[in-house]
Amino acid sequence: MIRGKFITLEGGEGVGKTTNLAFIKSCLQQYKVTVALTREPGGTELAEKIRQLLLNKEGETITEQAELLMIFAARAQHIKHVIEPALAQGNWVLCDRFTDATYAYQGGGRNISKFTIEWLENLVQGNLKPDLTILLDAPIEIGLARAKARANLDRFEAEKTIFFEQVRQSYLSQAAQYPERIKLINANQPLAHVQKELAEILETFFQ
Ligand code: Z5A
Repeated sequence: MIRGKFITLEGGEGVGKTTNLAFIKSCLQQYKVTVALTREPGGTELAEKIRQLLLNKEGETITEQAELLMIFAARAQHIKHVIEPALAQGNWVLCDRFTDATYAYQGGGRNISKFTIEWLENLVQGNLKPDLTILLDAPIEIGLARAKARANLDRFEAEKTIFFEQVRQSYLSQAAQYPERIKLINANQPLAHVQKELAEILETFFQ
């Protein structure tokens, strides 16, 4: 059995990750691969419960360390019960956010050291890394306006502007550091243009 590929979709609030997941899935299916769609935090029963705790604005304050550990606890469940079994069966996994989000939000946004995140990444993931990551990027005011128009703001979305700037800069510096894996798309353009670029990236990936 040939192991499947692991593709992740990243970016700040409202850049269009959820909107484009189904499009990416349909592109991948043209290449005759079976695709499992999933997301982080989440993807298993327990990880979805952790997601609810993380997004909930009510109740006691979640410390930065607790937030980081909850994210990796959810990720450990997700890898063991969903991602690894799917890849081992030859399926492709398309995941809405993964560890690049941890470097961006907990590293960039919360100032947790890269070494701490790396340590947890090694513990929880071992050798598992995405084969391809697509980073949708837009100015934060554009993404936040889209997110606000859509629903009530969650605990992350209620953060201050500086937090989102740090998240965005962290994502962009990761894209500069790993250009082979992370493909950057300007999400501040009409959806049809974004999807044309997405299709081109996937076509290149399959060559
Ligand atoms: N988090 C973390 O801190 N650390 C981690 O390691 C991980 C996650 C994995 C939940 O993620 C939170 O978890 C997240 C970070 C944290 N923080 N927040 N907030 P999430 O993925 O559920 O949260 P999200 O980024 O807020 O998702 P979102 O708001 O659903 O954004 P999106 O999926 O990128 O956007 P969308 O729903 O596809 O689009 C938003 C609107 O824009 C919608 O009405 C679209 O129709 C519209 N749209 C999309 N593209 C376009 C274009 N091109 N033009 C015009 N309008 C568009």
